[in-house]
Amino acid sequence: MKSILSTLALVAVASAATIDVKVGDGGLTIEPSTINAEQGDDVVFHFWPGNHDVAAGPFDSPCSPSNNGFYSGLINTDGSQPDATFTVRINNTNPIWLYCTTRGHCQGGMSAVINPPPNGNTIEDYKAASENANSVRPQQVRGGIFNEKGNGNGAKPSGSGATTPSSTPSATGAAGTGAASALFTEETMLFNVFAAVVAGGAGFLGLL
Ligand SMILES: *[C@@H]1O[C@H](CO)[C@@H](O)[C@H](O)[C@H]1NC(C)=O
Ligand SMILES: [Cu+2]
Repeated sequence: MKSILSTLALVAVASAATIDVKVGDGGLTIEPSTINAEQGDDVVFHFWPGNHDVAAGPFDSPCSPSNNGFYSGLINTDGSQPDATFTVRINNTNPIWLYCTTRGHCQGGMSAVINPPPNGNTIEDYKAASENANSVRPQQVRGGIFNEKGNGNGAKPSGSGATTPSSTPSATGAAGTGAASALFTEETMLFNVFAAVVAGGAGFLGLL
């Protein structure tokens, strides 16, 4: 029984969140511009029309990418990919500064930070330093997963930068439909383990 409880505890810790971020909704904005994410969370970027993308880069070189930072590529530039998303897994809680690479956009304030340091550098500092910076665009998409159909529900997040809990697969462990289901494979598997453990535990107790 003790091992069953430990397994349940592990399953609880392993459940990660998805955090929706809106890119270019009504202007040169990335909302929310300060994002807090835990290790294992997925940050899901949604793109409004207008030549937008997101790239990660160092605080000290605003509007320029880091060598191995993620880059989404331009998405939904003409409105033909309204549901498309780019999902980046958070591997640690170090600060990640990010911006839109289209000329003039970062300079106009189109940037954000994931896990800003508790003291010191802020997104306001980054935006201020961006005003006179040159924009640099990475050569290739990297560091995330593009999904033409988004997270499967076909809807953009509503409200301002809502943080939503990740989708909850049913206890039967039914896989989601559509291409996006691959994103949740790990989570679905964990819930299958959860269901199996619960069922196993119930059976075990029933025998006593
Ligand atoms: C986390 O690691 C994955 C796999 O290497 C990578 O694709 C992703 O870009 C990383 N996340 C960040 C924020 O760099
Ligand atoms: Cu942009």
